[in-house]
Amino acid sequence: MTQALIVIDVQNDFCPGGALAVPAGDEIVPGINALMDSAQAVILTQDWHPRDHSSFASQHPGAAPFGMTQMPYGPQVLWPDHCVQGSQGAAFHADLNVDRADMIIRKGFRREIDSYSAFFENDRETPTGLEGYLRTRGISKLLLVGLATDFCVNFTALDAARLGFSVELRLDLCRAIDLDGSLDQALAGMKAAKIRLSGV
Ligand code: VGL
Ligand code: ZN
Repeated sequence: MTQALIVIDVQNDFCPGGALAVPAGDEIVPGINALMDSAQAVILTQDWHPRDHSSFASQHPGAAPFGMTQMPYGPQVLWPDHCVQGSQGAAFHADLNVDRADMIIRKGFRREIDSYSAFFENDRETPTGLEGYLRTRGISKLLLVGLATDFCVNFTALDAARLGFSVELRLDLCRAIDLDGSLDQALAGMKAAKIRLSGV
């Protein structure tokens, strides 16, 4: 049974000094590179927004970053501008072994909808194509690492479990934003979904 290592959003804007820095986000890079050496398949995800993306607080007059808004598909956190297509902030961390990747999947490229999960956009039904890629390669087991534990990693893990993949998450190779208890909520949800949380 083939297992894929899925590396979520290890990009400059999610590392210290970036526009939406995750505390100690850069600490996980060496450990992820080491896992890649023995992985059977390696997939990277890249948050990839147009500069006027609707998840940016800057697009909502009077709104502040980290507030909430209502989108047609449900509630949405408003973020600082981040991971703008082609920017240095959207680039992978310089030390990440990008050359080892079999595939890079970009998400969040439609202005009107955000995409935390590597499988579906935030309406939970528009597919990114990752499911088809994995299934046609015969991959049924996933090992998840990356940023941020409580947003993109969490949504990816829950969708993967819902789709029937066997999912393990290395918590020591993830870091969280932790907005208003979002980390505890994510961990509880993933446990309830029978996702294996290792590395603690
Ligand atoms: C992410 C917020 C906005 C993530 C991406 O990678 O967890 N979080 N865009
Ligand atoms: Zn984003």
